[in-house]
Amino acid sequence: SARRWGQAWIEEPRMNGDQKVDAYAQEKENFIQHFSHVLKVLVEDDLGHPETGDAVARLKKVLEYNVIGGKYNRGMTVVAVFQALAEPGQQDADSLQRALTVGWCVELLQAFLLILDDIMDSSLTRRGQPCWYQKPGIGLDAINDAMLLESSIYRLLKFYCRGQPYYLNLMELFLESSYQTEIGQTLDLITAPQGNVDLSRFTPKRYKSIVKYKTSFYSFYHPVAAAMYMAGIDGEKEHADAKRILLEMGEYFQIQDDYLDLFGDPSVTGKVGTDIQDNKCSWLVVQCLQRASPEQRRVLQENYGQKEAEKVARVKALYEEMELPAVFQQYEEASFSSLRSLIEQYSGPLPPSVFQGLAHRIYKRQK
Ligand code: GPP
Ligand code: MG
Ligand code: MG
Ligand code: MG
Repeated sequence: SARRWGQAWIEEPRMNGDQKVDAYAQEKENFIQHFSHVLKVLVEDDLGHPETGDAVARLKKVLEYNVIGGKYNRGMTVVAVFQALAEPGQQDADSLQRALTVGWCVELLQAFLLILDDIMDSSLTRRGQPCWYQKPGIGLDAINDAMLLESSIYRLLKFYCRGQPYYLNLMELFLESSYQTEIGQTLDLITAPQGNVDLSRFTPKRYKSIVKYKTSFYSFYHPVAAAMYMAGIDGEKEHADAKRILLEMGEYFQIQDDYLDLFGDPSVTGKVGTDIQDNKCSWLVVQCLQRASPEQRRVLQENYGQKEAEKVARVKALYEEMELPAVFQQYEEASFSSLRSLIEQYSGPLPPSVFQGLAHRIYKRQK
């Protein structure tokens, strides 16, 4: 039978090298192609109100700068999982357009969150270019730009999906994921107060809570859940089981993010790390504290959470001396195999390849 669009995304690990690259690149190309439709709907739908034209032109710039240039993992997950789950009769051209659009809605959610996260984290770069708020003439007006992206999600959902049986489920999912992420960001921020280093706050338990809410819901459960709703899978048990796997995957993903914040290559990750300066409850600081001697703890106490480059370098040297990069590599392998058994246990009516494909996509990632 003909290859289904989205298949390479999920089946990639089983394919040989050349097939892998081609099929995957093709699917990404299709996904990116659809962005022009999204732009058109968001920008041209307002032509009936010429007095807002200047504002809509600004929105177009915000979309082009902030929504393009990432990995599109979250958005493409929606499409690939929809293709894997929907019956052949549900895979007509219009349904595919809707899956692509909902994928872009997830990318809009991500762009909206990142603009604001970069302000809160005082970051300088994102996706290999200056953070939006760092651009001359933008500054804190970026807050309103982020809000425009958030509202655009619901305008798109309405335009493409109103009238679909899953419309309310999708809207509630986007609203709930936003709330969970904001709760997670709250935990992240209050655990990292500026100029107040209290190492006793950085516990594994606190770490898990921050990550579950700030990252795992919106990055992993959300795209898969959206595809499940679109394919007509709305049972509580099915969603709870998928969530069980996907929240675990999200924790693994954020641990990688924390590792890459310090040990990644900025020319590959596209961002320069700020976790040490920002006094963040990062996986690295939690691991460090679990192993530190009283003297090593003192070094951390004196150097963490401050902007001076020498102090940041001292913390990095401490982590290296304690061999945290090796601890991370061991964690990465152990966590991948525990994910595998979780998938076997909880994939339920969904093909395990859906989850395995996602796990393979992030295993040993460099960005
Ligand atoms: C990742 O944290 C979490 C988010 C991007 C969610 C932000 C939530 C808001 C409500 C704004 P991070 O700061 O480690 O991400 P990065 O390393 O990409 O800056
Ligand atoms: Mg950040
Ligand atoms: Mg942050
Ligand atoms: Mg980070």
